[in-house]
Amino acid sequence: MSTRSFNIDLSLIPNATNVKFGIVVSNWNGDITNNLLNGSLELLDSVNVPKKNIQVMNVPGSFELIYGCRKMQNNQVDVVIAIGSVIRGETKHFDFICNATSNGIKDLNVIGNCPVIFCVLTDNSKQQSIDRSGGKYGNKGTEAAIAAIKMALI
Ligand code: DLZ
Repeated sequence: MSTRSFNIDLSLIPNATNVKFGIVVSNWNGDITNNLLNGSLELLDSVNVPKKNIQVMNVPGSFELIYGCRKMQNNQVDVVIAIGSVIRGETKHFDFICNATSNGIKDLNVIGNCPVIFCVLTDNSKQQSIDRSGGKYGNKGTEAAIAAIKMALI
């Protein structure tokens, strides 16, 4: 799903043409995470970040984002975006994955070489995920790309 119709003033976004981005994408709920990835890529393209400055890595699930982002932090990038989608099921699995992933990514921000942006949707239903990945509440991937630019330039 395209998110190209940003309701964002692109002129307010700092110049990021020299920033190196790493994006780590979880394959679980891949329709959602693919839309989030597209939201990030479209925003970066709209502010003229060259494709050669963007590395994308896939991991099986959100739990694996921690390891993937750790590897990506050591891949000569200035900032990493972690993209995932966790949707509540009938068991406690949701809580374990959300807690581990958010804590793991927090730890990478404390000890790692560069910031990691948390673009992991943690929703109660698939509809909530759709609404936030290019639906009625926008695309959190787009917002994550803007946050990544700001953090890379700190
Ligand atoms: C196992 C699992 C389940 C039940 N749900 C999700 C989910 O909603 N979103 C997600 O990103 N990953 C899920 N996973 C997979 C775990 O993140 C992880 O890949 C496996 O537990 C293997 O370590």
